Order: sequence, then structure tokens, then C-alpha cells
Amino acid sequence: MNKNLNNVYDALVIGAGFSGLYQLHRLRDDLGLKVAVIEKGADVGGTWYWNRYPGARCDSESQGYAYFFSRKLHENWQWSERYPGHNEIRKYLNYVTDSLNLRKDIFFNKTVSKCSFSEDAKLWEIQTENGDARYCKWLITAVGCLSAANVPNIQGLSRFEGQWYHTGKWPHYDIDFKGLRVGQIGTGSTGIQAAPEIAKTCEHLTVFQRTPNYSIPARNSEWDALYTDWVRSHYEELKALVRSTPNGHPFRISNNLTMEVSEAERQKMFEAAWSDGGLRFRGVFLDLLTSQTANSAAADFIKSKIRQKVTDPATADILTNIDHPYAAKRPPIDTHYFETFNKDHVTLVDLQADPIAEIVQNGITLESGTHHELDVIVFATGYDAMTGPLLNLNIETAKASLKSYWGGGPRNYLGLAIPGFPNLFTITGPGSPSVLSNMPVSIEQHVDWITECIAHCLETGCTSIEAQEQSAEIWTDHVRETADATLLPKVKHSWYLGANIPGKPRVFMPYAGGLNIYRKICDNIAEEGYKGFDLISDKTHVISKPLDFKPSEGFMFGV
Ligand code: N01
Repeated sequence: MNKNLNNVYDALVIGAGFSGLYQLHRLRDDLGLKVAVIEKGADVGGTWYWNRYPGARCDSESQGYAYFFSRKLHENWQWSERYPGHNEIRKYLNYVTDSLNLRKDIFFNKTVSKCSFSEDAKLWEIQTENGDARYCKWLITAVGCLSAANVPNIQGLSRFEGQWYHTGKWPHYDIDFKGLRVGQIGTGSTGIQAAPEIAKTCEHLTVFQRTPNYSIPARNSEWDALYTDWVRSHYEELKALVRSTPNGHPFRISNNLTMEVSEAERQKMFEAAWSDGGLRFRGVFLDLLTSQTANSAAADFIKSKIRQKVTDPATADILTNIDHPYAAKRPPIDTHYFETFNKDHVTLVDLQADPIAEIVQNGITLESGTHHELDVIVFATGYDAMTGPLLNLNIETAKASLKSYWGGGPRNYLGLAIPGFPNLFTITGPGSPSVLSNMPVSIEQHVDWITECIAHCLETGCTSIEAQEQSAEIWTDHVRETADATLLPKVKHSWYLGANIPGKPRVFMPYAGGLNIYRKICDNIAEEGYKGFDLISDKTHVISKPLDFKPSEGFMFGV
């Protein structure tokens, strides 16, 4: 180790998105620690630094997609639309960065290549691809759940003579699609946002659909001055709301059960939710994700709406040939997605009927031999979600690597800490509500918990904290059982299960018990002296807190 005073830190944070920025602020400004952030990109933003594809916009509503730790930050910021666009989110994160003077403690353009723990020095060594190394006692990953882009291994891509892009690594300049024939692979939340925008300017758009998807109209609109004033002056109410809902969104999930209202009433309620638009649709009934009958009612309603929008019945058939429960895959929301297929220059290709055989110099050829000539291919093909960004850090100790420990799928305690990896915390790791919730709200909860945990260690002279193996076993079982109580694991082709990545263990990754319940569990564990963790003091006295809690005293599902 080539350590000197300059490259040894109390804490290092990897990633400068929503989580890394807030974690830096809390550890540096509240605990007074020497902290730095190591960031791959050239600026702050995390997910939003990379996701600049046409139509990139957050599906969470603006009034809830923000930090709530500071009234001042809240009151001095103004969103312009119901859903924040990617440019505006970057502007917001830059505003927060500058307001809190965070930039001076961020190293940009540095990709972490390895994190190794030295048992002797009790320090993490963080190496980057540039060849430098930094050391810290506390290591916090803030790498996001959806940052490892997945470009599928389709034969022939290297031969393609046009341009190709992945939505999650979009160039930082405008691409002019005028006069170009574009092929888009993927119809998840991203593809559903991108297709209508690309279709506005390209000569021809061909959408290659493997799995059709439900989507609810977003009904985006500009905020008027009255609403802006309302949001600014209702900071406490909004904060209390997002922190109390199971999904962290600024709306409540109804207590109504789908089949306990009459058919007429049910249709009226679906219609009202459809008109309202966005992820709120999921909240119209309590049991949409726990009852197949309830879910089928919602699914039938949405399919009938898609049919009304799409003029060609054969195209409508392909778009509505959906075999999974509504919202069991991440439910997209859209602006004129289905209507895009009514345009003469937009073609839908059903890959279930005719899969891609190969990519050739001038386009994509299907197994039937049908060929689509293309100038551009857009991969809206998602991510090696949740575990991918963490495994890419090559985290290891002398005894184990994270890759080997997670060989059978992620295993940790609260999604926050991993046995055998001391003083390491994973913000929004697998096993936490993360992608089933409004991310900034989940992020604040994690960062606050980690900060209080480190403060506790500093106050009590504890030099090392590590999740117990038994805690990880109980928590991992609880995450699985909670998901099994819903329709979520019924979708076999879902990235929640890792099914989109060849060879990835099929394990349901996010915690489906609801952010509000999860928050209580985490708080109780902290209040009881970090139950389920081993805390080791300077004198190597082990203060072990055996885990005896039963995590599932409640259950509520959040989107
Ligand atoms: O990725 P996805 P995404 N051949 O994995 C298809 C978040 N997000 O980028 O379903 C052909 O959902 C794949 O098909 P299938 C949100 O959490 C947030 O759209 O595997 N097709 C699918 O259609 C979201 O869930 C916002 O059969 C292939 C698509 O590509 C997450 O990001 C906005 C293929 C991938 O869909 C990921 O969404 C947008 C192949 N070889 C996204 N491989 C916000 O609001 C994959 N596909 C914050």
C-alpha cells in the first residue's frame, strides 16, 4: 500500500448521483469526516448523467422526485413539469451540488476497478482504471441499481455499418435522426419513452418487440404558478407523505379491494385512474399485485384501452399479447406510445413470432429471413440490474470476493451490508425496496441509516461493523417470502429476477414489503444496538448482537 495523508480518507463513496451526493453531505457536513466521492462520469447525475436518450424523463412525479432533508433546498427549487425531464434533473442535482459545495470533494472521470479490504490495516483500498488508489475505513457504494448497461449478445453487431447506441450510455450531443431508418430493440420503460420521440424525426422506425408491455398514459403537463407555490409551501406535508407510503411516491394506495366493488364502480375507478395517468394507476386498488383476479381486471381494462388507441387490429394484437400480470414487471408510463404505431413510417416487429437471427452490415435479419434495412440501431435493452453495478466494482477481502459470495444470487442484510465485508454499505442494494419505490426517498432513508450507524460506531469506539451470516440468511429468506406473497415472481422474463442476463442466478432482488415497513425494521435494528451485526471495538472485544427478530410483522406492497 502506498498510503500518504492525502489519499487516506475516513470514508469513500462510489458514485455521484442522488445517493452519493447526499452521503457525501451527511458524512462530511454532519459527522465532520474526511470524505470523497469517486465518480465515473465527468459530472454529477448518476443515472441521469448517462440516460439522455430521446424522451428520457422520470416516471416519478416531480414534487416527490427530490431530496426532502432540507427545507431550504426544497423551497428554492422549482420544477417545470409534472414529470422531470433528464435535463432538468441534472440541473437539480447540480443545484444541490453547488448549494452544498460538494463538487470540491468529488473525483470525476474515475472508474473504480477494484475494492479490496486489508485485514491488517483495517482499510479498504479503492483502485481506479487510471491506476490510482485511495484508502478508507468506511466504504459506501452509491452506484445505482440500473447503471450496468446490457447490450445483448446478438450475432453480427460488430459487422453493422450504421451507428448503434444503448439508451443508458447515450451520447452527450443531439442525434439527428432525420432521413434515417432506425431500429429500436426493447419495449420496457425506456423503449416506451424513446419510440414516440424518435418517430418524430426519423424517416422510418422499426420497433422490435420481444415482450409486449402494459403502459399507462403519463399525462405530463407544465406546472402552473399556483401549483409551484403549493409545492413550495407544503414541504412538511409532502415529506411526511413520501416517507409514509409503501412506495415512496406522493400518493396513497387505495384500501379498496378490486372485487369488493361492483363491476360498474370498478370500471369507473379504472377510468378515473386512467385519466389521472402515471404510476398512480397502480394505486387504484390495494390488491392489484396480490390477487390474480384483481390483476386480470386491471389487465383487461388496459388492453381494451390499447385496442382503442391502435387503428390496425393486427398491430393491436401484437401489442396486447401480454402474458404477465400488470405491474409484475416495472409498469411503464408513456406519452403517445401506442399511438405511434398508427403512423405510416412506424413498423412493429413481433420477435415472439419471428426472432432476430442476426445483425448484418445494413440491418437486422429475422429467423424467417425477413430483413429490415437500418441506418441506426437503438438498444433499449435494459441493465444487469442491482447486482451488476456492485459486482463490477470487484469487491474482495483476503477471504472472499463478492462475486463468489453472490455466486448463487445476492445475499445480504437489509440490502445494506454483506457478511464478510466489514465497514461496507450498499445504498439501495438488492434486498432493499430500491427499484420498487421512488428512488430518492429510499436513498435518503439508506443514507440517513448508514450515517447514524457510522456515528454510532464512532461514539462507541467500534472500529468495524459487519453483518452476521445468520442475519443475511434470515433477511434473504424474508425478501424471497415477501416477493412470493405477490404476483411479482410469476413473471419469468423480468429483470427483477435477473432473467434478462444470460447465466445470472434467478433470484428476486428488490424487497417487496414496502418502504414504510422496511424503514421501521431498519430503525428497530438500530435502536436495539444494531442487532444482527457484529460490532468490534478497538480492543478487539466483539460485541455481538444475535439476531432474534422476526422481520415480517407486516406486509404492504409498494410499486
Ligand atoms: O429495460 P427493461 P429499460 N432481444 O429491461 C428487451 C427504469 N427506468 O431500460 O422483456 C430483444 O425493462 C426486453 O425484452 P424482454 C425502470 O425501473 C426508469 O426499459 O426481456 N429484446 C425489454 O423489452 C425500468 O424498469 C425510468 O423480453 C430484448 C427491453 O429490451 C428500468 O429502468 C425511465 C433483448 C428491456 O427492458 C429498465 O428499463 C426508464 C434481446 N436480446 C427506465 N434483450 C424512470 O422513470 C432485452 N430486450 C426513472
